Amino acid sequence: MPETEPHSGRCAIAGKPNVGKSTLLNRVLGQKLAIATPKPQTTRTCILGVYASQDPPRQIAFVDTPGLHRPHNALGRALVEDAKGGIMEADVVLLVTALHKNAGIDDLLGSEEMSLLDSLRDGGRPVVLAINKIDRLPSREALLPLLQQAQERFDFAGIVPISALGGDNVGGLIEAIAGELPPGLQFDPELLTDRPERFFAAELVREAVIRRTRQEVPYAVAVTIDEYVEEAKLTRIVATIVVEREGHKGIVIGKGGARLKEIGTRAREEIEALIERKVFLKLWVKVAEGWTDDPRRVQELTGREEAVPLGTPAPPAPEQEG
Ligand SMILES: Nc1nc2c(ncn2[C@@H]2O[C@H](COP(=O)(O)OP(=O)(O)OP(=O)(O)O)[C@@H](O)[C@H]2O)c(=O)[nH]1
Ligand SMILES: [Mg+2]
Repeated sequence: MPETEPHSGRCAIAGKPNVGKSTLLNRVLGQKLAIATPKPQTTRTCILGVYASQDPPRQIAFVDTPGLHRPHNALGRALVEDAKGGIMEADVVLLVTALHKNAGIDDLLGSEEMSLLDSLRDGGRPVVLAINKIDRLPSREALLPLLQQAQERFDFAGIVPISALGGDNVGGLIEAIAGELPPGLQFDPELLTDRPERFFAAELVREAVIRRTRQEVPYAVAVTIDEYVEEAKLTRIVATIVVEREGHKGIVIGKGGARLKEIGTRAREEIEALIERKVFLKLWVKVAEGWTDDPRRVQELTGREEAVPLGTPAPPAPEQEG
């Protein structure tokens, strides 16, 4: 018989950097909320996205978390701490791990994953394992022994092979998570996320920078919003790209300002798609020497203060006449 009783709860999407957690969040929501790039440590703070279905009635408050890794600076420590906070508050933990060709069980459940699992072993909270990027496998047969070995390492509530990028089996994953949620509906049906639009605008600028720069620049870039004004015909946004060194500033700006222009165009298009309004975007570039090693600046520059408590809808963007 199909399940018709309402269920809802929080599900933390946890795992190493670059395994596809943010891609999965976007896939589940059917819209791009979290930025996702080929570079690890893209996500810097927990981001809530509520999945809701009517039949059966369900609400799953997914919390995309920064990737778990061994940190080497204040920024890395803040990311891991933030991720752990998001995981601790969840009803269900979704551990995402990624496959590459010829992956063995130690690639799938390595030291980062096992240390998270060990911390969850006695807590009584269900853990679902998503094995992502199955589109990279030449044949699905190779998966069978891995599934069995994974279950021997931890008593998972479910193990679901998926492709977050292609969408394969994401429905099956939602079923596995929903089966572990407490009964009742608890969230405002209008709630999609815990962040205001301006947070996502800053993230989309950061994504554009990450995608157009290399080496250490993507890891040491932050974006602040200086102005966010909804005018009659467009939203006017002024943002600052913060880099860590003078040399990075030149890289972001590019020859004759060419790279900054490309970044601006791409970010503007992405923000327009998200907020469904025309956008005027002005970008500045500023150096904050060594900010990734300064805990106070890390707090300021990673958008942590922007979150509102779960249960309260995100406030609308400030309305000002311009
Ligand atoms: N082939 C393939 N690539 C994927 C899949 N899911 C995600 N990716 C790619 O993996 C890369 C990392 O994706 P993200 O979603 O940013 O990974 P993340 O786990 O959120 O990473 P952090 O935020 O750094 O922790 C991106 O280039 C994605 O396009 C998948 O199912 N198949
Ligand atoms: Mg991410």
